[in-house]
Amino acid sequence: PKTIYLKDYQVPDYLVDSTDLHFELEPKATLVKSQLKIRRNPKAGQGLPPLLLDGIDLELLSIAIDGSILPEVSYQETLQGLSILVDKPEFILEIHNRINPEDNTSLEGLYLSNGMYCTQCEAEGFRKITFYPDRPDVMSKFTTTIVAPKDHPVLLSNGNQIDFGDCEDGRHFATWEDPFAKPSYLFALVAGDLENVEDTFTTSSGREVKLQIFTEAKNIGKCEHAMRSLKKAMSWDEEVYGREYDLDIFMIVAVDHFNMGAMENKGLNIFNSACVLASPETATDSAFQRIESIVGHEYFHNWSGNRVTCRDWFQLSLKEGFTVFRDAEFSADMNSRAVKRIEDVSLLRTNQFAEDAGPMSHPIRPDSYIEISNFYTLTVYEKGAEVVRMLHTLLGKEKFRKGSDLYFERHDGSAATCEDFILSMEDANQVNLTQFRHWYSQAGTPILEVTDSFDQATGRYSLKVSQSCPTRANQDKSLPLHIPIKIGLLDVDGNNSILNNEGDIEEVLEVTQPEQLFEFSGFREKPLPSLLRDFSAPVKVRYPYTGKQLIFLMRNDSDTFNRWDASQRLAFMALTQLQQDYRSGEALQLQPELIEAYRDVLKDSTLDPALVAEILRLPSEQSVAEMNDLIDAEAIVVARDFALKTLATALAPELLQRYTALDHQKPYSPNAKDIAERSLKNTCLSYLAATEKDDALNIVQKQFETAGNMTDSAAALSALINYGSAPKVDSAIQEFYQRWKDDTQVVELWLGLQSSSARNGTLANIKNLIKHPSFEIKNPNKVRAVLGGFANRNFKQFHKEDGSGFFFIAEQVVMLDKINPQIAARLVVPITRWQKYSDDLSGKMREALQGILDSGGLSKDVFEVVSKSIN
Ligand code: HT7
Ligand code: ZN
Repeated sequence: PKTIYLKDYQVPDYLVDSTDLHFELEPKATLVKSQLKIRRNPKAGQGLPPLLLDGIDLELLSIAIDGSILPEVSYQETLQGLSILVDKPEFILEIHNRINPEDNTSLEGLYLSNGMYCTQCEAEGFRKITFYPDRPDVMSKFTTTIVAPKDHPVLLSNGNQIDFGDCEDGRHFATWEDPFAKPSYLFALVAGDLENVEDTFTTSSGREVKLQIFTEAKNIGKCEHAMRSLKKAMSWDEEVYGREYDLDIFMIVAVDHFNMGAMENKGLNIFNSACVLASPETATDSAFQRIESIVGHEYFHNWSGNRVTCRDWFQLSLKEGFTVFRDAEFSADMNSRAVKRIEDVSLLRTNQFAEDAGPMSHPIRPDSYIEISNFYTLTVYEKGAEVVRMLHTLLGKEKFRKGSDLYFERHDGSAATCEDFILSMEDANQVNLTQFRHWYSQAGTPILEVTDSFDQATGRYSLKVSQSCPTRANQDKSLPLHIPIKIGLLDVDGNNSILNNEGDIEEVLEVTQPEQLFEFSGFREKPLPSLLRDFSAPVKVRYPYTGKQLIFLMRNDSDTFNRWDASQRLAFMALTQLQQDYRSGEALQLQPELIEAYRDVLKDSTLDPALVAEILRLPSEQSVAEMNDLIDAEAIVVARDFALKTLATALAPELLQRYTALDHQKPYSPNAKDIAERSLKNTCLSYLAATEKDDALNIVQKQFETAGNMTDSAAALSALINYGSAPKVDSAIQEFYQRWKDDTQVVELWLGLQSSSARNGTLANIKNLIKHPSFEIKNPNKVRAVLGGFANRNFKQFHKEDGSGFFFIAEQVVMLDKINPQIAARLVVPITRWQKYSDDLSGKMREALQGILDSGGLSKDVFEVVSKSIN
């Protein structure tokens, strides 16, 4: 397969001023007629080169230019699409082709989900619908007519409906017109037997927008939360960014078969059902929060993505990094800011740091790719958002807003680059971000080594910061980055010291040099630094904290994020020691001071319960693995299990007390306070279950039987699955399934809880689950629940020393690749990080990868991920 390079970017040869599409929907033979008004791009140079159109899996029926059918000598069908000879600078191109939505299991292009027609065009799915210059810098005004049988009563596309009616042959039709020029990746079509809930939103300038959420009839009761979230997002974008919605209608459609979370098609967002549908009985608190954030994310794309789009796919982080930053701030404003930050940083540190240290490591603006779908990554999204956040931190709220206003003003209606974004920030504020730009072109997680010294005689305190960035062999030497480090300095009483003449108690240090000294004066005693407050940069900070100092920070730091971070550092220290002791055959033990620190937190009723839960939760095995240079999976599992059980036993009375106090039956509401209380209650429950004592397991069983909402019910089931006695586990699993078997989202949860069970025998159970009637290999949510749950969320069973986990996943990847390459390429990732594992496991992983390569006939998607890892 061919590698595409950013350096090879060229402007398009031809532009498409308007695109008229006509669909006659049939499951196996949909007819697509397109009429394109094409003109030579004045910016593209002289002459009339052939017109190259992308097209995959299309049956070409006819091509006409200005009404005359083209003879075969005037065009050529290629592997990528069509090459057409052109003899005039402007013309109407009309193409007829046929496609087969029913057999389209890749879920890109036009496909069927439970009988409903729907589309997914980002990044390069439109070429599976018709021949087209399928690149984001070709923007066109679309008009779409859909003809379908009447058993598909709802016919939707982008923009406003301008016509509808009956056809003579008993079918019906609808025509939609989108007044905004857009790239093909934002095109959408939906046709099905759907119901909708409707509401309105009045924009700040007084326009009334119709809001509709479409689902299958059985799910119509699950739309309320998404609708509420949408309205909140619309208000928030007006208040915080001054962005108003621009069409008269905004539609969301829920579909069960979807490769990602959702898609921001202009005026017609398409959502994975799991990211839009919720009711208290069926959805957990995290599902409610995920829905709010994804509804916000897709809505915010209307400006950061649609009104201003990307010039090419290397610029993906321009829209995704910025939009993730926007949705994170939205969620922080709607819920607990500190907890949202902790959750996002945990994800980044555990999974993005691992990606950046692995074989697919890339900058947030990659330089090359084989398959762009493989670059919808945590690096582009989450690290990209951190880069935008750093700009926000460096510039401050007002200047950042000035920069974003200028960016939207300058680039509205066009396709921009990451460089354009930075330039707007610079020009709006007369700042120089030359060095900051390296964040866009350099991969790897920077490491900051921090040391300090104190001169008692002068009262001077200095912090020395050195930066480095371990990169993979094939990367050029890295350049020093511009890194904002927010700090505070704590005195012996745990109060923030004054840092400068302005009386600030917090400062953002701007690190720009490989090594830099920062000095502070006026101290009577050496302060304790609180570094990288609020995680002000996506870096690793190394400072030689002692256990005592970390406990002090945990108790006193005014920065909530760093209070949590101190607990994480402390836990990592303990887990590292336990791993060492296990390897050298020493008896395992947990420091009493650590247990007491946890006890204090648990008993502290002044702390936000959600924060208590976050502090109590031990770092996952995966995040411990990421911190280690060489991963010894068995030692990690033993160390963490030991720490968990020891804490559970030592803190059992306090855990029970806190659990009991929080176990009140009040009507469910997904508000921040109640979510926080449930989070702590269920963290206590899972610790109690880990004692494996009868009385604790009875509490779990009781919660399972009496829970009034899915958060409590799922937490109890999870605790039972991991710690309950065999017969009780089996009956709970069966009982739960019988109750919820008709609810797709709950069944996905049920599958996921089983596949992530740390119990021995889980792989055998998974082999049964993939034969269970509820499992469907063509449905990505089911694959993510069962196979993804095993490979990504079951560290212990996936990393069995005989390699059985790796070989099983490899086998599934090969099979899945024939059905859905995007999903297969994601599933294989956990096996590709073999280089960091100790010999026994890394050999098995390589063997599994080689097996995939040897199977032959791989998609570009899987080929890219596997070959980059093995070579
Ligand atoms: N912008 C959307 C990307 C997306 C996508 C990409 C590849 C394959 C399938 C996909 N579905 C949606 C999602 C988002 O970031 O909003
Ligand atoms: Zn997005």
